[in-house]
Amino acid sequence: NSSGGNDSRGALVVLEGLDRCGKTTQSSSLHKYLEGLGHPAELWRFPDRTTSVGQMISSYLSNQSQLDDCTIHLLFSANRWEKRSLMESKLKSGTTIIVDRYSYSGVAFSSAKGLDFDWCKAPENGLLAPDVVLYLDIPPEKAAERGGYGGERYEQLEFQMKVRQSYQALHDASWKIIDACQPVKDIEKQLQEIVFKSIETCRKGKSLTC
Ligand code: DGP
Ligand code: NA
Ligand code: NA
Repeated sequence: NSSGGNDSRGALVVLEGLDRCGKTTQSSSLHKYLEGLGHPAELWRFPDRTTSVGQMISSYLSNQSQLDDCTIHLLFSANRWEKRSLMESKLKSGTTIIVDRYSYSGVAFSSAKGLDFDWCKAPENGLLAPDVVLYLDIPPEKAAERGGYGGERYEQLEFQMKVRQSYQALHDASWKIIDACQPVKDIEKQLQEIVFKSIETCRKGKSLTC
């Protein structure tokens, strides 16, 4: 039964990486893959620009508004918190959620600006812990070559180099580091295998943690 029994939950799968690493493309092909298997799955992304907090973030990213670094940091975090209970209920009902960016982006991008690492982490405490983090690793120079950046606030080579260093200080046992310079199809296959296993582990009773 692919929809999962009464107690089997979905997996929380997070994709992380620098801007232009291919995360968004890979998130959506992963979603299609799970749908093809008949496994209930949703594709989410943070920031979620559809909420009112998300609109403030979007306006900041497109340089239409200015906010100090601490304030925007907390808004990004609040944007994850406002989706927490929905996330929990979906996972518990058996739906796997693929998330394009999560708390790691929060810490990596803000600490790259010079904010204290532990201060950046604090508001993320209590959000649901991912079952697996797929980090699409790309040298910032390579990312910058890919069709150019979109012009948002953080899409600059120097800054992305700092973000990559912050990411390197963040990885833990839930991370799988994938070489994002491989052909798209090869990356797809690797992600599918990892996620398939993660879903199995959750289905067998791995508990949801914070
Ligand atoms: P995206 O929609 O994935 O292109 O993300 C928008 C930009 O915002 C991208 O440069 C990454 C950055 N970002 C995502 N989440 C956070 C966060 O929680 N905090 C900060 N400071 N930046 C973030
Ligand atoms: Na972006
Ligand atoms: Na994001």
